[in-house]
Amino acid sequence: MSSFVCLVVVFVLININNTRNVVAFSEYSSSDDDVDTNKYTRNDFASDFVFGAGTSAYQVEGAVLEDGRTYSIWDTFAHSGFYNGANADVTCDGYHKYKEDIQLIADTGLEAFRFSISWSRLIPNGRGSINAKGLQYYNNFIDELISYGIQPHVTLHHDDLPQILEDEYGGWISKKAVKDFVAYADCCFREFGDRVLHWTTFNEVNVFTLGGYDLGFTPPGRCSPFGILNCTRGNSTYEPYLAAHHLLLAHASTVRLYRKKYKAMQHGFVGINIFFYWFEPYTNTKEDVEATQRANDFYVGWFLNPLVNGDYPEIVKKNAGTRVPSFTKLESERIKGSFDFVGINHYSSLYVKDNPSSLEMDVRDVVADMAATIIFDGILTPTQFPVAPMGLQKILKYLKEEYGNPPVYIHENGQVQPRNGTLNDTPRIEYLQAYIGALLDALRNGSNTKGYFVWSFLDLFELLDGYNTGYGLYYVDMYDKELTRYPKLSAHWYANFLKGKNMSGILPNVDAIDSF
Ligand code: IFM
Repeated sequence: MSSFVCLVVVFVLININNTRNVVAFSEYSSSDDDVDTNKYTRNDFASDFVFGAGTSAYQVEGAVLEDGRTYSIWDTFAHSGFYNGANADVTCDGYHKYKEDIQLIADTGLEAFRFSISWSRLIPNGRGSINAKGLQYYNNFIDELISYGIQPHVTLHHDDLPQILEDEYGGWISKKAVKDFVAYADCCFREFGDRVLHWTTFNEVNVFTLGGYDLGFTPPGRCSPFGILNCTRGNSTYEPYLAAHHLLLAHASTVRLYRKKYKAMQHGFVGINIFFYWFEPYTNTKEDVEATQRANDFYVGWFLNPLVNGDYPEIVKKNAGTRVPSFTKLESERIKGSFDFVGINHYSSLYVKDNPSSLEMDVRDVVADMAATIIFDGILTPTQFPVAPMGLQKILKYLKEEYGNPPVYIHENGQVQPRNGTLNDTPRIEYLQAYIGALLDALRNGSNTKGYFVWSFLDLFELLDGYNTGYGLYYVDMYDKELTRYPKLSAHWYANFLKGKNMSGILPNVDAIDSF
């Protein structure tokens, strides 16, 4: 499936060429207080602020049926034909090449590395016995990182529930998944928690829910037949709310377990990851401003409000009615405050327009309940995001003002490009330079952000379009049986930035960037 079609599906893409009252994101002007993106260096950030990059298990490991691993819902989704025949059976072969990759991670000077554990590699039956070879692999991986002084930041679920649990009881639409997830997390804390301090329960819990159970464009690919993808299984009216509820309960139970059983001994931190767009009202009318708040409440508040306040946003409960499960008093108390940090993934900003007519539909899904149209304006294919770093600053300000300034890790941020082998990725450098500068601004304005990870370390199997696009600092040559990794210009740029060099004014010139 092409990236373009995905965006149509997910965000009710409308290409609007008419004039409007708002400026394009890329035209946002900087205020006098803004960081001069030509001047900052790594040393402007606190020494305990961490910079890194990341990958995820299914997207990079390959070896999908090796050494006891079983299929996850993402394997099944890929093999269903969604990516026009592409899958991650081999992808970067990270399972066999982890030493080489960690050498590159160290050469790049990364201070931290974000990766995920494949549940079905560690516990192939979803529950019960541990796979010794899977355990050995993750122990080796973590030890190797630590031998270079690199902090491991581990995600437990990156869209890859074991397929066996999906088959047995329907995965996240069943409450049974909560118990199995907590047992899996317990195993990870017990086996790896002596070396891993930063744990994230779910990656992009909101995209997983919307994509997997409302619109069908991410694993497990469930949606009602009335959706654009015309899924064969699912129910977009009920299932997203049910899955979200169970994911939140699983998250809260996992944090509770960690705090009771491991915290005193291991001193680690457990958070959850949420995908953020910055949403801007399409016009300054009251209707569009309110629609923008609704979009935030449905995309982000759906998860963050329970975590911070113990319940779903009022507008979510009002528009979705009884389709939103209620928390018991005890559940609400346990969910409230059940995080040590919020992980955010952010790439771009979008406009929002009021859409009251969607509430009149006979059968509604989450998108209809939101009563807002998300406008993807300008670029029709996400082969390059506009550079609009103000969006990141505004998200961090929103978190500060609306949610009490929680500790934040920016888990993913980066520039997409066609995966065509070019190593001269100047647009990626321009993007990173601008967004890291915006982050410094946000920190100076009081944001509680603790770390920043570029997505992604390698060009890998992409969630939306397989191998068509890449975000990597390193290109992986899929046509070479060795799957050789090549540093792009951005890898050199990031390495030099991490060495404390001023990286301004050298964007277009490959020769001006020192190699490692
Ligand atoms: O590749 C994905 C990742 O798995 C989740 N966040 C967005 C990335 C880019 O699409």
